[in-house]
Amino acid sequence: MPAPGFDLSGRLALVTGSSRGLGWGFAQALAEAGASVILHGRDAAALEARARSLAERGTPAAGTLRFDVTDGPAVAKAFAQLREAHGRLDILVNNAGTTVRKPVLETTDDDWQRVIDADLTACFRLSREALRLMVPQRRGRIIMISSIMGHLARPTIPAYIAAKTGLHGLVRALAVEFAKHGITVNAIAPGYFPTEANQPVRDDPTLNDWVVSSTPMGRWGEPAELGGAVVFLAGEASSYVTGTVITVDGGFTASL
Ligand code: GCO
Ligand code: CA
Repeated sequence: MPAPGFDLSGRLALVTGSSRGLGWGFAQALAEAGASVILHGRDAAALEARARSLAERGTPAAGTLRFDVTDGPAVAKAFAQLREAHGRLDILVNNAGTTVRKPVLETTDDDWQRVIDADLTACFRLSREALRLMVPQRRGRIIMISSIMGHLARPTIPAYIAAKTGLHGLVRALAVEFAKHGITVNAIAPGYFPTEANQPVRDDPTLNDWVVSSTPMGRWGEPAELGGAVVFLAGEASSYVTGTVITVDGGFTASL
């Protein structure tokens, strides 16, 4: 039984990019706290497998949605479907994202745009759709999955850094405009976690050593170590928290 304030029973959540990686971890944490979770991704087989896994644990998914977050009409259609099926949404976790790792001088306009579209513009678009459902409810939680690269930088990920830094601005912009509607908007900034997207970082000995030696805890994070932050931001426990970023990074940003 989750502690009061952390009990999400009766709440409906949508987690983008939840068929794998950190998104799957967020979906499991919310489901364990009692939320009904709509899984989202682009791979039908992966979504089905995740939905089965939630059902086997006694926390069945509220549904699955397949769409490309960078495709405006597809997002509008998916939200129309969601409205039709559920008529509401309590929690949106904007987790889906991408990256391109190239030096600045090799980064094309296309590379830049692809990352900005997925990591920043899509978060605005999905939040706007969610807010249309949340405002009449007079309640809602929007949680952006940012990165410590929204606070810091390392070479070769310029668009990612710009998008995540922009996302922190978007959190503040939405927080101040929707506070009066009972809606909070916050971000979680993870440090280094061993996802598929981060496999190239793990496989590069120099980069992997840099991650471990830059993290005071001396190790990569475990995806489950992000669960507490998402449940906190999704629940009543965080009722007076809006427009801010919770960093979960083993001390990375605190360290020189
Ligand atoms: C990289 C990584 C990072 C991490 C993470 C760190 O290339 O350095 O992809 O961007 O994914 O977001 O916070
Ligand atoms: Ca439930």
